[in-house]
Amino acid sequence: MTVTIARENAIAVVTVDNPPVNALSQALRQALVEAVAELDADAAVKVVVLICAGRTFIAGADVSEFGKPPQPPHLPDVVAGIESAKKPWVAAVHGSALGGGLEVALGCAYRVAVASASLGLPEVKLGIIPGAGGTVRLPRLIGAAAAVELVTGGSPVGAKKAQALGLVDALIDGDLRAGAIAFANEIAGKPLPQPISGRAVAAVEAGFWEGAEKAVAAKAKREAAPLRALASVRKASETDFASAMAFERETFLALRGSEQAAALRHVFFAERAAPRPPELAGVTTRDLRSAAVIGGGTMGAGIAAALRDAGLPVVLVERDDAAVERGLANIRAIFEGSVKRGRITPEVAAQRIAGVTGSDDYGLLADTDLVIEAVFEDLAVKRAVFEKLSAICRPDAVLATNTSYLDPSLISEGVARPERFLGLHFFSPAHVMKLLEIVPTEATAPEVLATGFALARQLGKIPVRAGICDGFIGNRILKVTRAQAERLLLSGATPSAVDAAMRAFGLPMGPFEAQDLGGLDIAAFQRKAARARGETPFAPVAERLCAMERFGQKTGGGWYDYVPGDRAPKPSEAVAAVIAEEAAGRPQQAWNEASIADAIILPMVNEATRILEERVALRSADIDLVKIHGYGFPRWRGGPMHYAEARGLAGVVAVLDRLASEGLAEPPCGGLRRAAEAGSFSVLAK
Ligand code: T1G
Ligand code: NAD
Repeated sequence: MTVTIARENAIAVVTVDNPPVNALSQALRQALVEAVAELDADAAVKVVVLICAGRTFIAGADVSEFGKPPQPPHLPDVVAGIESAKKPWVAAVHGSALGGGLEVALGCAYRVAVASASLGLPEVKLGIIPGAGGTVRLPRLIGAAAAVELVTGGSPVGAKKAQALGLVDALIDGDLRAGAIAFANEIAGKPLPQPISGRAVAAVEAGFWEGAEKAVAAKAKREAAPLRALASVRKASETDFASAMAFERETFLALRGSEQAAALRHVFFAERAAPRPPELAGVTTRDLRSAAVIGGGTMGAGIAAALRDAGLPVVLVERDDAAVERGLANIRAIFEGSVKRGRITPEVAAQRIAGVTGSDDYGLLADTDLVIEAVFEDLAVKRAVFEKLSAICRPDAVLATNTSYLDPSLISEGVARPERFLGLHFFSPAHVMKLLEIVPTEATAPEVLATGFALARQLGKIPVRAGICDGFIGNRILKVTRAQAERLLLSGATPSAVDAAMRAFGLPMGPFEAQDLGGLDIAAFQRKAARARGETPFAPVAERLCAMERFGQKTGGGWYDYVPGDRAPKPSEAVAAVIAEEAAGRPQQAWNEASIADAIILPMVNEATRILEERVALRSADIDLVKIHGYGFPRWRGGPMHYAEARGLAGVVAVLDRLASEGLAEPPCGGLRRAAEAGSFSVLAK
């Protein structure tokens, strides 16, 4: 970490260089305090420019310091020192000015930025609120309403929008350093703007805060930080600077030590570690400049769209002309949907669609870098596809399957040079869902595996390496969740009660609503395959519903009944009757939200621990990412493994032992007992 000061005549340029993102470590805070003192004492200096080396302006406080007691100088003091400095400071922003980085910039008299820069206060995404004046100075600079949006949402704005809001004083074309120095020379000697801390917040219309509270609460659901951030902006708008700063700091420190903040920090670092797993450090990857997708159905179309979003030209191969047209129509529908939702412009959509070539001729793939298969979930069909690809594609082309449950090693049997083959398991809708399970076979070459991870970075996905077993990581755990949900029904709970409990726990929907949305036939297909392998999947009620052709919303009824045109689930007497018959003679008990959540979540943790023991997953954090980014597990709980550790593994084992003694769950696996003794899952990661 360095802070260097250069003098350009009357302008001093303070350059921060603290890779990788100029985070505000204790050392950097100290160096900024010393820079203020040094430059205040230098009579020749009229204006100070604060700029950063590397790819970004200050990206915030050093999140890795959060688990430790805060060390002086504390950031509010650093910012106050810059704001009250004898010479005006100009923040010159490139990359991202985030969190404490924007707060430092708010302490400066002026902010200039290149057009590609972004500025924001993402603290709520870490379960905290700004802690160095962000909720206090921002409304004083840009008004309460704009501040509420930035602070409670946590999403940054681009420099142009920031200028329109009054957050940035000037956009710099060309070289930022030169432009900032020119700006500094322009303002040198001119009357200075009033320090932001001394400004008032313009009054808001009646009812504004009540309306904002409703809107923020609806979006935040169970996350605590957004409403606390709103309260801090309101305090700042209705009281003096000092009281507002004290209120903000108190709230910040309270949230910093909270479970939600610890969980969100865990996810923050897990997401940053995922694209570069240590076991692939230094492994070269293959360039992917062209791609093809086999099968243009639900998944194929989504995968093609994701590849197009990343700028790759795509060939879509289907069985025949009619199927090609259907596939292209599926892709067009995705991009037209994105236009409707205002995500992309019609011009961008047209360009994305134009980059897809549809054909039933595999011959077009002779020079393609990457081919992803997404045809029917049938071993013979998939093998036939790879037999063709194996003959046509370049020896170094990467071949991948999007299978959900089949063994990629079996699919790739007979493929020439099997080292170029792996599983790339996308989640539906593939152009939206962030998760990508990467499933190497025994033969997969390290650089092909590394190329899978590089592709995930290219597509903006969260990659997780999964070993081969039925359902890999996510769907294997899902099987246990579904079985547990059925066990609850047979011991006195109802589908509505189970779903309500899981929504209360923080999931977007419960297991029964989710099955009705996806279709009960998908899992039935998988159970049939499992029985053929000699397994005994537990789904007595689901089996009966499928026999009654109750496949969910698509058949007007599944676990719930549906009225045509209305997707709201309605409790079903027919289903209740089936449950009653299947439950006959079994012990019944009263369930509440907490006991239902335990009976679903803790067996999930147990199965996840087996997955860790078997090295189907290499890290418990990987399992957390799978559940959060593939199955809607609440981010603010950190994922099932973090949740279990935070709650105390010994207690988790005790509850599972009780559930097992009542025949309501599998007993804790050996790995979970060992982890409980050690107090964490790290004992299982060899
Ligand atoms: N602290 C510590 N390390 C950080 C960091 C931070 N704030 N931000 C990033 N890193 C590390 C990251 O772990 C990774 O490490 C490397 O930098 C590159 O990150 C008082 C209290 C800036 C947009 O929430 O959004 O200020 O894996 O892969 O894609 O009010 O990082 O290489 O070892 O993400 O180019 C508020 C968080 C903090 C911003 C760059 N700030 N960072 O994205 O790189 S709270 C944030 C980001 C705060 C104050 C409060 C992004 C980025 P490694 P990366 P990127
Ligand atoms: P789908 O039925 O919607 O689409 C399959 C497509 O493959 C059809 O358009 C069909 O015409 C085409 N096809 C079949 N044989 C072909 C061949 N020989 N050559 C070219 N095209 C051929 O199925 P889907 O839901 O998109 O699933 C595809 C794969 O993705 C399956 O392996 C499935 O398990 C997996 N998957 C599905 C989901 C999901 O939620 N649907 C999620 C992840 C993975």
